[in-house]
Amino acid sequence: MKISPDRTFVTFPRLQRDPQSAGGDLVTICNPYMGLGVALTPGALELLEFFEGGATLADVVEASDLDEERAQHLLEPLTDNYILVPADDLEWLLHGVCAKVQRPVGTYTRVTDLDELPKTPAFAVFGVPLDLGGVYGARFGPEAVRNALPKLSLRSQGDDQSRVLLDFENERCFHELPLVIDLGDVRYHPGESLETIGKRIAFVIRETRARGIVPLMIGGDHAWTHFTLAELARAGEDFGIIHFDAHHDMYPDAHGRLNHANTFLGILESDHLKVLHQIGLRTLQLPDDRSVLHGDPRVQFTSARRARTMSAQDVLASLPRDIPYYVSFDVDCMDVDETGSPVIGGLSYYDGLELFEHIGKTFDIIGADFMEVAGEGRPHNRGAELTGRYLFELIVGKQTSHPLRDYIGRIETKRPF
Ligand SMILES: [Mn+2]
Repeated sequence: MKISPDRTFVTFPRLQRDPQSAGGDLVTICNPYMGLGVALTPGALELLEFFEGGATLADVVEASDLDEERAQHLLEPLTDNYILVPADDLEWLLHGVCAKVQRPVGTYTRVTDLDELPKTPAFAVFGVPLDLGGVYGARFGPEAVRNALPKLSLRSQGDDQSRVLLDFENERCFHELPLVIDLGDVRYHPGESLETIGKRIAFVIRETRARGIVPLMIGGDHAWTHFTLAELARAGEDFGIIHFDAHHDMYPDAHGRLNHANTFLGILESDHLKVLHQIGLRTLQLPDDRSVLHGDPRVQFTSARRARTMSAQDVLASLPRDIPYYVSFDVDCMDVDETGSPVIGGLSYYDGLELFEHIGKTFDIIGADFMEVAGEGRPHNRGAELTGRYLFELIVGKQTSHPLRDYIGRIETKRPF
């Protein structure tokens, strides 16, 4: 990538020298946190020393006999491989972006290796196993939701496309599933700010969207959605949001701080947001002067009670179809206990199933999140299980399926007795 002459870069402080050197004068230097390495000449190694305290391309030109074009040529592989990093990005890059997880959904892939894949995946799952406290923390959500997914036979489908998936619920079968990868969980180092986490989330959204991959975030606290929405707005494309929640999540914070109750306030500042449709609202509350909920014509809602009496098509009928949509799912829209801020009532499993089936089939989706699943340690986590099912519905929404009876008809029953 072209380096602007006045941007300050710094040598990443945790580089490793590969003992299996590249041969000759070359030495391989790696950034183990980003999973990247590059073979360097002695001249380039000197540059790493030069940048230790921070410097610009212009500084290199001034201090050496290199012209700008030659310096640019030398620095590019260093910046492309995160050996030199922008000084103002060092804080969030220091611990890497994502960590590998024990039980990935599909093939685990580093976010910096997206171009190395033999085939571009359709979806990339990643977790943000962090919450901002509370009695029922959602930090175990990614693990619980991933654990709910094997029942849907999604795991390892990235490697093995030969199996047939039988869906008795919807009386269909899939001969093939879209390619799904798992980028692991966004890293967190104790003491880091929300913004630091947010920059890692934005990086994942940016890298996946740039390749046409649909990012699917599993939370974690609903606050993290603020950063995915901000990144989509920054990308400059108009979009809408379909938001499932018991709460409207536009409660202003007295101190202006981001939290799970004001996630959607930030995106209202963007002209790229065309519509925000909220499904499942059912709180009792006093009006708040500072609330923008009823002042913005782009915001509309269907209460949980009303949604339960309507078809999925009717709930979503008012949404314009000439824009893509981001889906944000807070599990507290459902009638489940495994969530951070439960509210009595809510959508049933089948209400949600029909909505997600309809959304997956008919809407152009640019990303989605599945947030606020709590209930750590419960032997049976309904919140995680239905969240996994809805995530699956988005993934297979546009996949060709076949009637289940066609498959069943071909099974030769062997009686064991
Ligand atoms: Mn929420």
